[in-house]
Amino acid sequence: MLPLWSAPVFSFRCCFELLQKNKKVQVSRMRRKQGRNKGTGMKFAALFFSVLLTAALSGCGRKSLTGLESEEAAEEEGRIAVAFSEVGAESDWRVANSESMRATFTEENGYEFYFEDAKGKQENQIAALRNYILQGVDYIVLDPVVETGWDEVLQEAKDAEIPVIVVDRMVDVEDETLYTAWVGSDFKKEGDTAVEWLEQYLEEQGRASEKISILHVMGTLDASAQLGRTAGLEDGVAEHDNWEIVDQVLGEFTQAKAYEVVSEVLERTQDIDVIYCENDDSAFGAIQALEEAGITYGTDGDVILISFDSTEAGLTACMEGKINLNVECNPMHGPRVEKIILQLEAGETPEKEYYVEETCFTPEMLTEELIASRGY
Ligand code: GZL
Ligand code: ZN
Repeated sequence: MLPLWSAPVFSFRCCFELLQKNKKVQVSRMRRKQGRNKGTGMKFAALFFSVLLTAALSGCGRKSLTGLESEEAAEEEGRIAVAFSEVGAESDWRVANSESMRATFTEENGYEFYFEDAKGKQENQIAALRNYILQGVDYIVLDPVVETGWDEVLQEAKDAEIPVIVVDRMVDVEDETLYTAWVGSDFKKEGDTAVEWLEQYLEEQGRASEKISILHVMGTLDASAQLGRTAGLEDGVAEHDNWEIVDQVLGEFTQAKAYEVVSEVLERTQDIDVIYCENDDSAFGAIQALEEAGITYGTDGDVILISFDSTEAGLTACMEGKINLNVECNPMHGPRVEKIILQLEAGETPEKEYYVEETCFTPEMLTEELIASRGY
């Protein structure tokens, strides 16, 4: 039995270890119910010393840290409740995005994580948000399937004092205080990157003044990724009077839909020089249709194929010369959203908008090692 005077020393080390173990700031969810306490710093100090005192009096060990009866109850009280409304599972990109969020907001990291897959329907997302508001979660994370139609439900979240973090796609709302922060890609810049590459590629091929017929396979209408990538292409076409969009079809970011609509176009015309696909899954649909029509594509083919997302499958097809350019759109938003939440937990104000740095890939840049190293 250790002498009583050693308890504070023993407990300090032990608490330090425990606090180290929970790399996240453990804050009581009860705090949210009583309204956010701005003096978080003081709160943390008070929490820390009450922890120290409790441990000193009753020896260390998680059960006694918060004076609660059970381990589960202790954890339950300490976890931050993060509720995520995801677009769906329409693409490889989307699957990687959901996985990044799940891998970040784990129990051992100090979170209670709620996840709803909206299957691409805005009404499902609005219902999920209303459910999260009823549950009184600490944070709502929303990847909005489309940009408009969010004002009412975001006002309800604001009235319930639940911060909303928008991720990936954007919301177009009257009152920008309806969401706390947004993190995602600059989709217009992604489109501009593709156009700049195409312009250079055609020049290298001696086709700078040749008539270029472009088939545009769009993503989900009104999704930020569709709006931005489409704007990039349309600006590029406006800048080059020898470029023409011969058809704009809705691939909706899926392989099946893109295969269907590109097949229909190829029955009408095969005078196509470029197919601009707004994500990898729709590029795979276009490839399926081109192969069925016996049309060659890629670095050694008749049709130049441009794609977005740079998923593992998309980059592999690019490395094989099937896709001429793949523009990165990074889905690993879990840690980026967590950074915002931890800033808010510490009483700090995150940036309103945070754009992810991204690049693009052509076949000669790619190796199996590079692709494997990217994590999605
Ligand atoms: C882009 C994201 C898009 C991807 C598609 O950030 O919203 O949605 O480009 C996905 O693959 O379906
Ligand atoms: Zn130009």
